[in-house]
Amino acid sequence: MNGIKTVAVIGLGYIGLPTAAVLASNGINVIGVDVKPSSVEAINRGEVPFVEPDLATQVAGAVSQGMLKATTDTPAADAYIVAVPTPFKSDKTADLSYIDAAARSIAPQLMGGELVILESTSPPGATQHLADYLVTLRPDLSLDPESSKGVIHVAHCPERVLPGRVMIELVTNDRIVGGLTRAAAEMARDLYSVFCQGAMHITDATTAEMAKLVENSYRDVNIAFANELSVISDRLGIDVWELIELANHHPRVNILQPGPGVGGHCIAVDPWFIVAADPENSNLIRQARETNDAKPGWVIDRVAELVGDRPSATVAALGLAFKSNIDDLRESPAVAIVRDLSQRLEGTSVLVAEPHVSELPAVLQEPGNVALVSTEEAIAEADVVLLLVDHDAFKSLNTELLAGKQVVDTRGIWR
Ligand code: SAJ
Repeated sequence: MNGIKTVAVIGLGYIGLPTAAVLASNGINVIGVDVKPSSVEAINRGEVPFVEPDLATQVAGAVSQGMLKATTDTPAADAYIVAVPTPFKSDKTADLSYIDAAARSIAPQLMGGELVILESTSPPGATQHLADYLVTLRPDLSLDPESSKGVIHVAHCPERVLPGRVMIELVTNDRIVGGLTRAAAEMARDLYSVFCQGAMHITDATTAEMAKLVENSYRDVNIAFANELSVISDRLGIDVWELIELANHHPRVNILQPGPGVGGHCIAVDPWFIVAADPENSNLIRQARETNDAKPGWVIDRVAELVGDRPSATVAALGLAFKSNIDDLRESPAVAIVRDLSQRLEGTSVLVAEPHVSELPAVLQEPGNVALVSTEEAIAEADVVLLLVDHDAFKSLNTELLAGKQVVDTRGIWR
């Protein structure tokens, strides 16, 4: 395995920390790097700063065996894995500032011969950008394998794991490895082979960048189709979930599920990177984003219609997470719906039930008419029950509790 013994993982978030832990559990000496001292300290105590099944056990094991350490300073290493955020800016183009900061921390440590892997979901060209920046910072080094200078090998290997199943999918998913050179791709493939049991697919860096974006856009377009069908079905007075279930009996049809909108930090973001790369030719991808982004407003209109003539009504909002059975509220359409609803219906009281959190996010603490209560209390007090997340806890609810309530079920779990 090309002599890589020490790996520095830059960014110990939802992807970097699991990757660091799984590499360390498979005999690689891993130094995790993060700008947040509290995360670094927690990891060095063998603790994890966020919830992901089985992650805590692997981190604790790797730290206690001395294979995983965390620090705020990037060390010298045989390979670097960059797993930092790539959010979008207000104009919906990618913000590469975290990648640039990672490059600035890596550059002084390079001696020549190292492998640098970009794992962060990135717009086309970002891997080349990172590589070019590294050699700008270190003109004594080269990206050309034939160069007489010390060579830096740069590859893109996008993560594709599903939150909630990260520790399983890291091992079992296939991986796409895109090298700026064939040598870089092969070095990256060999490193991931240490823990990855899926197939390794070698390509160039830009194709690898696009492949990741395309996977998430494919899902976004499919969900947009489902969301559009949900609006049409409402107008036609038919049950969209029955409709989709029936259509999906066709052997070549597989429509995803409608909901209150698309959340999280991946599917609602990544398609914009494709749009930014070629705005003229990405009409379908842009429209899917707009269709999904419009769904929360449609849900709010439905609730407002029901509340309409009773300005002091109580609305129970069930769920805040961006999807089922997790505690992650980032970019959650449920949070946006509760916020906008509480502002639009000022006299209304909104009782939120979210079994996965213990306090309301700051954005919902500001309006005075939102409170976090138990599911039973929210429903008992409510005139209108708005189901936003298909948590198991809500699926198993005794639906007799809903008798006499007006119900907006955005996930179709109580049909
Ligand atoms: N959603 C629907 N209807 C559906 C499926 C999902 O409305 O039928 C909504 C969810 O409620 C949620 C959003 O879409 O708000 C996104 O959820 P998700 O489960 O589809 O995806 P993520 O964001 O948790 O993870 C995705 C995954 N990508 C694909 O499945 C193609 C994951 O494999 C990626 O690694 C991850 O993005 C990422 O990091 O990019």
